Amino acid sequence: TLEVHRCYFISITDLTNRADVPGWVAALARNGETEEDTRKAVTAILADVRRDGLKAVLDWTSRLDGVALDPAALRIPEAALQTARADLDRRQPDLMAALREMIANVRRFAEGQRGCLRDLELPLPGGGTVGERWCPLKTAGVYIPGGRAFYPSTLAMTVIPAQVAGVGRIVGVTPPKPQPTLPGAWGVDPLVLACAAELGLTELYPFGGAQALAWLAYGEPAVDLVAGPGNRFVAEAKRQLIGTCGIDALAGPTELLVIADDGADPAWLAEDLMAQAEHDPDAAAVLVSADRALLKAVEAQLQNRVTASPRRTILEQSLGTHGRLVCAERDLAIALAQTWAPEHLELCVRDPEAWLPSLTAAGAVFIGSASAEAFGDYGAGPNHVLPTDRSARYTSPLGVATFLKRQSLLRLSAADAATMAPWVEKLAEAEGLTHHGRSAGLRGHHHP
Ligand code: HSO
Ligand code: ZN
Repeated sequence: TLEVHRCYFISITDLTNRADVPGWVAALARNGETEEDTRKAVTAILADVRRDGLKAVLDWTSRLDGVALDPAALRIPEAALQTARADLDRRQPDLMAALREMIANVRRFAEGQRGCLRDLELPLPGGGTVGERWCPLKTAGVYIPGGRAFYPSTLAMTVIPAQVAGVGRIVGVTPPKPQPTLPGAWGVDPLVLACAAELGLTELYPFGGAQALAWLAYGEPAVDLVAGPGNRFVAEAKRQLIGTCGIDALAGPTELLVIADDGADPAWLAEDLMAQAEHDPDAAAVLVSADRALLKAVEAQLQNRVTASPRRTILEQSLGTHGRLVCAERDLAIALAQTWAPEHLELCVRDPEAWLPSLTAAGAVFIGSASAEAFGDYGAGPNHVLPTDRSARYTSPLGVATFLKRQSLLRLSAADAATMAPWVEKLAEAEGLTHHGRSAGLRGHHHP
């Protein structure tokens, strides 16, 4: 029968009623919820680091990561970064070239972003001005995940926008592996070290988790902002640090929504979903199409490709719990995308530009079948650190603006002060604030 390809970890379901959309979304996202045990564990770690500084960082690193760091040599020496780069250049020149390509693309994009951020200056009638200007943060911490996978690409995605923004000091942290693979490599992957050298990042520390973020905020770097993705402990630490410093966004497990029509290639779609699902057992990968035959073909592709994959276990877990093949018409596909606001949205349809105007909620949109998410992940240009867990409704991808802030500027002439004083005095009086009125009035009457 046609059912020979019936897949054991994912099946096709129908979405026919708009009223069902919120329920679908609720099953896919956590809406920023943190579980009680995570919250408590993080609160304890932050308190320890706040009180005991680096000593607590070392304790928690040995407890959680099983690595005994050397307190006398915590910062990875620049010489080690340079050595890693030279080794990579010698042993894997093609990989080095790929790294450079990614860095160049991401930098070009970040510079384009910087060029779009203009200072504002509005003239006042009396010759003064009001406006605002963009100012770089003085210090930023960047978090590079290191658990299930190590991501030199994420190092580039976080460090480059900070550099282009003009951040004065950038401090990188990344968790060590339990058994350092190379002597003297601090348990950090040599490719991450090489990438740091290539980026010109000089300050990199081999510890991660909530303890690393706590040290960045409370400890000697006393950063203005921490940025970068991480697991649920990292996300919760960022949430608890808001106010002590700024954060980029609260990143949860990664998400992809693909909208496809009958012109899409089932093998491409299957690999796109798997590329998402291979990140994490909690990663969400959803395909929506009005074409049931396409969904069946993708289901068959998944069955074959997952079984043959070296990442089979993780794929079965994530696709089995957060994978969906959804049969839905266009307006319901749009409703799903706009309600969920997924981190990534692929439009594998014949006329993607016609869909685009309705699809404003997603973090990043990949327009047309050639635009696989993997190109974005590895540096077509836009950042791969993106809002997840529905926060793309109200926040933006990591970028140069993450590391800048606006400052208001008021530059009044005596004539402007004279013009404004009467109505400012009126308002001050109405608010019962005597000295506001006088402060403005003195300037106003001062005018000849
Ligand atoms: N898809 C991930 C980023 C990544 N993929 C890094 C590969 N390496 C979250 O956007
Ligand atoms: Zn990815």
